[in-house]
Amino acid sequence: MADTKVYILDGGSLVIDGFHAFWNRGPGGELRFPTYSVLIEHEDGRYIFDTGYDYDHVQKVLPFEKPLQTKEQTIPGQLEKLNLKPSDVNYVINSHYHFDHCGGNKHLTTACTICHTKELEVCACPQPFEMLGYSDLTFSSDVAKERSDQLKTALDPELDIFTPTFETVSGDQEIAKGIWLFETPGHTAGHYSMMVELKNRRPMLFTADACYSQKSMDMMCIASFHLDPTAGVESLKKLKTLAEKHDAELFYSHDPDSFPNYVKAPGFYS
Ligand code: 5PN
Ligand code: ZN
Ligand code: ZN
Repeated sequence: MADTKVYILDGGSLVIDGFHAFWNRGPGGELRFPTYSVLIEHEDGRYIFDTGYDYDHVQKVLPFEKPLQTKEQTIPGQLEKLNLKPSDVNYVINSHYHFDHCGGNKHLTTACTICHTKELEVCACPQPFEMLGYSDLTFSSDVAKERSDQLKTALDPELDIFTPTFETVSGDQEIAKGIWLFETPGHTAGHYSMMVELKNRRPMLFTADACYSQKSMDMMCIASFHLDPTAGVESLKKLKTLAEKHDAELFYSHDPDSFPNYVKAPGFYS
């Protein structure tokens, strides 16, 4: 059986204010940060953890985040670099359903979609301050319909694309040999981080938005976009403990300092 391989798929970058990235701490000012997805070639099939943002969505709904994304930095573009098509992906795992983590799901219409049970429940009816985060509903026509029912608005035909087969999970789980999901709530209600065990190196622990950057971990400082900041700080501590326990290397979701050092596709970790 072939060894598991992990590819980091560059998804372009966005801008937020430093006070959003480092809540109540800053410094303020424009901070451009990367977004990326993780492709896992596994004996059970191909998994993608998060799918980045959709350029047109951000231009339409959050243009102040100044998206920079080439065609090569889209999900189809990154897969093409590996001579793969969207239909070659068997599973999509979403850490959570913020627009910068699920914008590429719409390309992966034949994959089974995995997420936390709670995340799928809450994203149809977010808190008012979560609306921008949960603004891209193209990952599920059913969720988009629920949202438009709640708001008593007509469903935008552009959102009626597809509803994948969902497989919802809760608790800390090994979903396939060497692929672990760890609950890290706070940023959202059903947020998952993912650890992948590999043959030739330390495990890779992808924090997703439970920890934007190395600096966030060093300062124990969460991002401002949080449903529950206290739970968020507990999740930061949990990630630190998990990394120590498993001797895992932490890979942060939006770290302008660390990202240049990550091996990007077509390079891989194994
Ligand atoms: C990158 C980014 N920008 C805005 C929001 C938001 O309102 O909730 C989460 C989020 C983001 O990750
Ligand atoms: Zn997020
Ligand atoms: Zn994010």
